[in-house]
Amino acid sequence: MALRFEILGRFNRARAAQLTLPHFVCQTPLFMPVGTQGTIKGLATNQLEEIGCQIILGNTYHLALRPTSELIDELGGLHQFMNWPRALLTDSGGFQMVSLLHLADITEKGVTFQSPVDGKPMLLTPEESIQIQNRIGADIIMALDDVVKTTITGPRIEEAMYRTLRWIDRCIAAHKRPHEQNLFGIVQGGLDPVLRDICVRGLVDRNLPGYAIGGLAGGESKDSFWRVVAQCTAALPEDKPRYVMGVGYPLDIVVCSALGADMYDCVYPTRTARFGTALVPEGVLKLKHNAMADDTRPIDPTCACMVCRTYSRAYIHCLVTKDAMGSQLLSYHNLYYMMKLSRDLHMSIIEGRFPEFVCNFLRIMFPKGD
Ligand code: PRF
Ligand code: ZN
Repeated sequence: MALRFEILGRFNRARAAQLTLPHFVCQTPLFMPVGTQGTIKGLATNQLEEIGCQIILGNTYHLALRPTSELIDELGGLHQFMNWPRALLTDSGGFQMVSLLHLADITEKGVTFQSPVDGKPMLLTPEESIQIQNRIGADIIMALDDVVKTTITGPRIEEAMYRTLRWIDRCIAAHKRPHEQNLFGIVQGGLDPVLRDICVRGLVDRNLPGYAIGGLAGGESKDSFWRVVAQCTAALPEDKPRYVMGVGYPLDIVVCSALGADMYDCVYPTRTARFGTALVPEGVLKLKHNAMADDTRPIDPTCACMVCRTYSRAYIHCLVTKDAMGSQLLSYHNLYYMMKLSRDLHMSIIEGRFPEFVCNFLRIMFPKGD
């Protein structure tokens, strides 16, 4: 195992922990921004450090196509290639193919898809996904899983869960760097508590360094989503990190942290920035809105980030549809907001004031109580 997970404080099921990875000592709960091609769109790595990002996510699928995992390996691994000294996590690639390429097809061998480069059929097996992730060299690597949308029902959910369990053994056998990289298993099973339970137990039997809860944030109701997270966190080991994949919105992170989850990733803060939206304590602020044209206030007067200390809403409004700088400044602010939220969760749990923090967060976001 190449990590240490020390719980520093608890409040009911919520935990604040220190997660020591080969490249960085992280504080949880934590949010991981998503980079696809070895970059968080529009931000330089020194800015990501300045914002307080502790770990960022790369996608095996994108990196394997370009610049290729062989080249990254040759150039000293992804940390060196992108000049990022802190922690990295790579996702296994299957989910990206299924969600991006509707042409992907899953069989027992692996995920088959048409190459976006030349249209040729290609196959990503659990062994290959791990081999590619070993070359990329992230601190945390993810098992290849069989992901199905939570909104479908029937035997396909069960098939995907059992296949995910069969594939974890192929991933474990293929993993050549267990002392440098941590392989996390992914709990699948849709919205079915029986299937989720079988999957959690199967993965826990493999004694992995950490566990992810997958298959969520795909259009199911909040109620079903929180129910699955609550069930999985209750059944996963106390002394290992728990990662809810593809989540999310600030509210979801607060709720999942209360339910005992530790790690999150989502494209939302950076994607919504590119559409001109800022994350603020009250919810969102649309910088494209005409009312911003002569608003001299910062995006969020309570925010201490470089953007809020430097620029007005009016200036960002003016840039936002015209120049890449507009979405870069918004991405900077939005990631700062997510990092501050992570730190606030961590500190409020340690200082025994988590309920007050959550109440205050909800009061500002939902002032009318709805
Ligand atoms: N599996 C993997 N990556 C993911 C997910 C998953 O279930 C999700 C949740 N829908 C986001 N990213 N491998
Ligand atoms: Zn700001």
